[in-house]
Amino acid sequence: MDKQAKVYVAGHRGLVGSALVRKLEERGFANIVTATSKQLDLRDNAAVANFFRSNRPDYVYVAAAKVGGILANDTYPAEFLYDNLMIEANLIHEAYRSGVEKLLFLGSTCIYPKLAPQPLKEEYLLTGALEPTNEWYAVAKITGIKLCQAYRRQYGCRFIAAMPTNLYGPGDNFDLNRSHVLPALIRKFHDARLSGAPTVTVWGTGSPRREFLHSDDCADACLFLMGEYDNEGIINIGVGKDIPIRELAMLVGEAVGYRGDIVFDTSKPDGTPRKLVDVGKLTALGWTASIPLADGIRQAYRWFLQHPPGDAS
Ligand code: GFB
Repeated sequence: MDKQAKVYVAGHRGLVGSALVRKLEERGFANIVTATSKQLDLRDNAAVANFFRSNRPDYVYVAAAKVGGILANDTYPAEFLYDNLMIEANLIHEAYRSGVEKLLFLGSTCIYPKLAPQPLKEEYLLTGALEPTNEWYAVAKITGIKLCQAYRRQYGCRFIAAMPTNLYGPGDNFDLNRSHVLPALIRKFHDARLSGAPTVTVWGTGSPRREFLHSDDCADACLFLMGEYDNEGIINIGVGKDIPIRELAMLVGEAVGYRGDIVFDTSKPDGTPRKLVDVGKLTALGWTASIPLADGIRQAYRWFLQHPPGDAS
C-alpha cells in the first residue's frame, strides 16, 4: 500500500477503528479520512454516496458496526440487524461505485455455527444453525461477507472479509449492559476492589471458552491483509488459544488486585460453548498475534484507570 494513498477508516472511534488509525499513523500513512456518526450517518445511502463522491478514498476499512456483548445482542435484535445491514450495504456499494482500489470488511466469529467443530475453519461458514443470542448480528455480518464476495464476482472488486475473534483493548465499551465480557470484568473487579465488596458476579456458568485478541494486534493483521490477501474466501484473525470465562475472571481479578470471591449467575446466558478460530490460513501467510493476554489485560486496565466511565475527556 502506497503511504500517500487515501485511506478511509469507517468506524474510527470504535475499538478496532481507533486501533487502525493509530497503526496507520504509526506506519506513516498521512492521508487518512474519517467521519464521526454525527457528520455521516452510515445507514443513510445518500449521505454515504455523497461522502464517497467528495472524498474518493483508495482503500477502505469497514470497522463501523453496531456492536455489543451477549446481553445487548439479545436485547436489541432489530438494531443489530438493521443498522449493520445498512452500514455495510452502503459502504460496500458506494466503494464499488466510486472505484475503491481495495476494501477490507470486518466480520465476527459469531458467523460460524453454534456447534461447529473446533477450531473454527473458514469453510464452516453456513454449515449449521447459529447461536440464538447473536443470530441477528451474525446474519448481518454474513450478509457483509456475501456482499464482498458478490461484488468481487460480478464487478471484479478487490473486496476481502476478515473474521476477528473476541476483541478487547483501549477505548473499549465498559457499560455493563452493553459491553463484552473482558471490559465488563475489568469494571466489575475494579468497582468491587474500591467498594470492598466480598464477591464479584460473573454471568453464566464460567465454563464457555473464548479467545481474546488485542485490538492493536487485530489492526496489525488488517493492515497485513490489505497488503497481502486478495481472495474471495473469508480469513480468520485470532491468537489460536482460548480460555474458560472462569479463568479469564481470575486473570482480570489478579490484574486489578481484587482479593474477594467470584460467584456465577447462571440465570444469565452462556452463549456459544466455544469459539476458537483456526488461524492456519493467516499464519501460513506470515502473520501471528504478539500481545499476550495477561499483558493486554494489564494494559486495558491502565487505559480504564486513565479514562473512568462517564469521563468525557
Ligand atoms: O463477551 P460476551 O458478551 O459475548 O460474553 P459472546 C462471553 C461470555 O462471557 C458469555 C460471559 O458466556 C457470558 O455469559 N460473561 C460473564 C459475561 N460475565 C459477563 C459480563 O459481565 N458481561 C458479559 N458481556 N459477558 C458476543 C456476541 O458473544 O461476541 C457478538 O454476542 C459478537 O455477536 C461478540 O460476536 C464478539 O462471545 O458470547
